[in-house]
Amino acid sequence: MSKMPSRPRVADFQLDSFLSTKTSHVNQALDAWLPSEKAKPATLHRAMRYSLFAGGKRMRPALCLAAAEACGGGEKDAMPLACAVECIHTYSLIHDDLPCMDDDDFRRGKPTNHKVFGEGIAVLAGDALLTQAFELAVRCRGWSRYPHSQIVLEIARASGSLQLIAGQVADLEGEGQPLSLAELRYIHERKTSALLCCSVRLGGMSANCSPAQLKALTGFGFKVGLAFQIIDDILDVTQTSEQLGKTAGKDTAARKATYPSIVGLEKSRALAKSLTRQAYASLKPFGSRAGVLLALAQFLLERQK
Ligand code: GRG
Repeated sequence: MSKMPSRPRVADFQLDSFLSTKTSHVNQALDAWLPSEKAKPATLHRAMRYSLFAGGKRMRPALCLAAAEACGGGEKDAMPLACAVECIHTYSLIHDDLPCMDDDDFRRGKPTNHKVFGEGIAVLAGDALLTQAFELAVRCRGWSRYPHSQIVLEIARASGSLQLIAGQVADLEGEGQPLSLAELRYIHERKTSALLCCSVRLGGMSANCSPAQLKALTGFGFKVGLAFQIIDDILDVTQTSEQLGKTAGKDTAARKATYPSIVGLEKSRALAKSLTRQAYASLKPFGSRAGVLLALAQFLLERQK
């Protein structure tokens, strides 16, 4: 196996400051754009905000904003889309944690939504966040290559029955089954990669990027998304619940096929590295403008939670 290419040129402290600045701006925008906790029905809005502000890593918004900058765009134009993908991600986590799905009590270091608000409100908070995402998305100004209809289609497709939900269905139906690597890849591509890829693409669209740039970003987002889920599978068996902020060892307990269970830990790590290398290669057309995206891909590969 060849060595990883040298570390991307953006220094760690710069990535740290990029992430903390963007997280804070995303949090401010979400706070301003979501109904307040006091808006009726207050329980629902409290539940939506409980999960949205529970301390997620904000990786999808960061990828969206970094892609916008790589294409010469700005934070202001990309922000409604960055917030939209975080709402969809949070909805998917709330629903995934329900007893009828993955049945988890612990997420983002806190009791899961249904543990605090009950199952009915948790389902509705997820529904409302999904709907909220489309309301946020139409706040964007629309671009000549990517009018509102294109943006809405992008989000609907990534979160719909052929992608995010298809992945979740295959995941549910695959529990306890001996899956092949190709079947597992089908799940990971849809359950995780589709929304990460969509986040990066939306960032590019908010900068009215060229078709060639969009193609490069798609390759990058897709590979990073797959690597992200393989790392997630690895962390599930190597980290503690305290480190992850969610229940560790869930995949093994639920007899779920994962990359480590099929190919082992070492090969899983090698595959994640190889996908990250392929993601770097996709960004070649961006030259030095790809710095932050490259650093984010490396950060996602090396993350411990
Ligand atoms: C429609 C009832 C119904 C349910 C749909 C679509 C769905 C439920 C669930 C999506 C599947 C899912 C949870 C995929 C996992 C993706 C993943 C690795 C999530 C963790 O992402 P992080 O680490 O989380 O970015 P934080 O908490 O940091 O944001």
